[in-house]
Amino acid sequence: MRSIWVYLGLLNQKLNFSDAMMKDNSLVVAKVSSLNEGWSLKLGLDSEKLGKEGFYIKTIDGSVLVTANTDIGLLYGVFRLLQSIQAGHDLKDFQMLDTPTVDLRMLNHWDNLDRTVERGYAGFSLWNWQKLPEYIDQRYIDYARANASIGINGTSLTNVNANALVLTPMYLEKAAALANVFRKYGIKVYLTARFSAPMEIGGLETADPLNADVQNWWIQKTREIYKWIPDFGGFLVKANSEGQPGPRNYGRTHVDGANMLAKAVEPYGGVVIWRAFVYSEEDETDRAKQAYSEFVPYDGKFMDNVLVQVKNDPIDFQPREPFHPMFGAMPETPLMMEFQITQEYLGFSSHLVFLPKLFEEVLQSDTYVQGKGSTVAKVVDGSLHDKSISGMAGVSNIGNDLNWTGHPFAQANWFGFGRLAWNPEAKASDIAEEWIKLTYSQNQELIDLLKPMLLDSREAVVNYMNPLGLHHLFDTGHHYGSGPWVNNPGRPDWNPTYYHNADANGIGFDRTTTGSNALEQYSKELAETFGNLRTCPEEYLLWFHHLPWDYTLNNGNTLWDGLALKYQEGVEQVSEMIATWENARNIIADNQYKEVKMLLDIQLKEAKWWRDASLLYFQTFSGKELPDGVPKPKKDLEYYKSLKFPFAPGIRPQWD
Ligand code: GCV
Repeated sequence: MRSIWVYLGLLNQKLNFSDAMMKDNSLVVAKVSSLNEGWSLKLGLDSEKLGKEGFYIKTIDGSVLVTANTDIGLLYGVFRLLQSIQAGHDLKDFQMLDTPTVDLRMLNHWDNLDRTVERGYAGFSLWNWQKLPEYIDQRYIDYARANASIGINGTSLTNVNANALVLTPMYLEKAAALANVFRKYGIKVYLTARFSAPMEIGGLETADPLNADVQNWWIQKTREIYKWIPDFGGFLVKANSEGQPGPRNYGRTHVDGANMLAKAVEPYGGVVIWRAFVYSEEDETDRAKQAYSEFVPYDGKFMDNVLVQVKNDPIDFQPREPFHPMFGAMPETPLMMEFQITQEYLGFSSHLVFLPKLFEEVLQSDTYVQGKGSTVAKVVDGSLHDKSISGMAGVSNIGNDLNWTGHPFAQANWFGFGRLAWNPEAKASDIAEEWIKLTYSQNQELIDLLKPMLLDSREAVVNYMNPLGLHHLFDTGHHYGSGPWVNNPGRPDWNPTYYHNADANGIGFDRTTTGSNALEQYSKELAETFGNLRTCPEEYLLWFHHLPWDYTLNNGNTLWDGLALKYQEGVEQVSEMIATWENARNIIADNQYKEVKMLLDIQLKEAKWWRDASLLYFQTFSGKELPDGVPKPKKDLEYYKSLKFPFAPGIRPQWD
């Protein structure tokens, strides 16, 4: 580039095509409204297509123009241009028009005010509340830039297991300081609202959403927040879930609670994001069914500025589950996708797992609610039911670790989430290739090595942790490692035994008509497919069916042998990842090599732990020998059961 023109139209004059000297091999960054008529012929652009956040990049006569209707569109365009250059795209005849199809593209931090991070494996929270508002850590700016570079436009700063103190003036001032940094990068701040805040910090005797004083408290509180943060995004709420207070404490409904807050933020253009992750220890029905049963009857009752945020799967962010049946089942309500980027159930920050594969699988699942092709992606981007607002949230994997995410490859999950939130139809394989090019190099040999490794890594973790549809076999509380034997008194639905139901007769959760019939929450087509053993995909087999140990799998193996071989396959896949990484050694920097090599060694050790501990335990029911190809565990079951991890990261103290 010989020259760079950033034309912001501040002088209220239009930028002449000839002034910009497009023949001069320059870069011009200018809003559509700043371009004079001379440009239109060259561009042939219908600027309406760009909307509020889209951009258009075009090479004209050897120079490059980035244009958009808004400042943030320009920023997104410039980031994309830089990424395209970095990824080696030829700019000679370059042309790209891109707009996001999802409105709210958010990170949800589960960061506590003491800087611990629930389910955080990358150090402590970035937010240094003690030094805010005066001290603006450079990392806040870097965080905002990184997010803007992948199109994230919202961040909820604090844990959904919320502390009401964040709504007090002392913390609002601090949150406002962060909002001031993020604003320049198009990122709005959201806060988690503890439902009982009117009592805890407001001195009221109730938090009943139908009580006039409570309603008024929220109205006043919201006014105060908007004074601090004029572009405040709104509230994210976890209510009546896992001990959090909510409207049901007062015999009221989720609609009563959400709409009370929605009324408070409505005058300012704010939204309420109300989580559907609810299940009750008093409810004896299958946990997988409870959110649907509790929310679907309220379809159409929420105010227009309420989004119901639904986890991608019915139980809880497992390595693999079928998609959540609420997607498609609430045509009158915007359903916001909630993915977990932090790897609570996928090896913390020691395992290399490329999550866009998981996200893509969910988004491309067909709900069939309006016939074939009614994918979850179309529910989430709002196109299936013609929604005026749409959203996708990712539970952040960011902390104050030097490399932000604990594992260098976990950055690919943050990046990939951003790409999919911008465009839920994006392909995991494209994201993998782009990330490798932007992070490591354009070297084709390296891409050929790393891309398959990334794309296969998710299946590997499924195989060595929870194969064939098994789920939630994690040791309770911290969720670190295998614990299928855990059967604590207290909440059955926190125990692995609740989910695998292994006994002498077999294993699996019967969710067909002979069991909990969770199948009925899916469309007829899917209920038939999943319910029929001949058509149920084997990756969901034990999620829907309880089957005898000698049940015959598609490949002719018995269930017991097939299960054991899947665990073994997962371990072998990690060994292959290590071999791949060795082959990449000469193409990447030595420190990059070493860091990931050490992590892969941990991953292999833990994959073997998962295999051996799980199989030894299930063997006590099956009574069968391990098949050929699966090595005999070196330790016994008692050893694995004796392992305790009181200081595993990310745990909530009260869960210990
Ligand atoms: C924030 C799971 C996690 C909890 C988390 C909860 C939720 O149960 O283990 O740490 O709490 O999901 O999403 O609300």
